[in-house]
Amino acid sequence: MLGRFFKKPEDDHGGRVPPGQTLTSRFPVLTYGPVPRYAREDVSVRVFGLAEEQTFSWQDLQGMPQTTLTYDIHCVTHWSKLDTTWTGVSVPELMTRVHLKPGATHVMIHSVGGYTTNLALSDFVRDLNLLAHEFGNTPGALAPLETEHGGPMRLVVPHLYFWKSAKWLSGLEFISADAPGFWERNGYHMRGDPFKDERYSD
Ligand SMILES: Nc1nc2c(c(=O)[nH]1)N[C@H]1C(S)=C(S)[C@@H](COP(=O)(O)O)O[C@H]1N2
Ligand SMILES: [Mo]
Repeated sequence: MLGRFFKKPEDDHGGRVPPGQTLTSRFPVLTYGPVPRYAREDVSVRVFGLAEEQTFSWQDLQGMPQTTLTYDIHCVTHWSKLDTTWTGVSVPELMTRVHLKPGATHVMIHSVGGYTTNLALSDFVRDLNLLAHEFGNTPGALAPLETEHGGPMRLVVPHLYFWKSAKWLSGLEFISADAPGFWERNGYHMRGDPFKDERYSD
């Protein structure tokens, strides 16, 4: 009797599916505005604000150690996808080449086309976060990241809702206080932890 009021353990795959999420094996595309199309040679990730100004090209990023990781992603529109595989440069690896200035506490992530999203440095500099350029639905099947999904290069921040994973990465602006990015100005939560159901700001 009581059993049907409780989730069966397999429903959340051992705690991997956050509250209010449904699994999908598809890979939905969620983009606000037009999809920018540009070549790898045009990739340019500008570091600015409270950091020594510099720009990373596609070649620069390809020359850094590459990491392949498999993990789950969670969109605020209630889909989650288990075991997605990504290859790219880990954020800690990139940050060994970035020289922060005193007072930097947060980073505003910028995309080609003007999309932005904010992260605390403690959420940005994490081993699982990647500047990703390859994606695989299964670990063996990596392919260049499709344009619709942020190719040639996107950020992936798997521990927060997927709107923090900016596609078509173009800039890292280090700042001294938290500030809202695009969706955060439009009602989304400043941090967005799926396991805390942090979808909207109060
Ligand atoms: N530049 C940019 N990045 C973005 C978005 C966007 O509209 N523009 N949408 C965000 C949202 S809300 C989600 S859920 C994911 C979707 O990524 P996908 O289209 O690869 O599934 O990208 C995020 N990154
Ligand atoms: Mo989203």
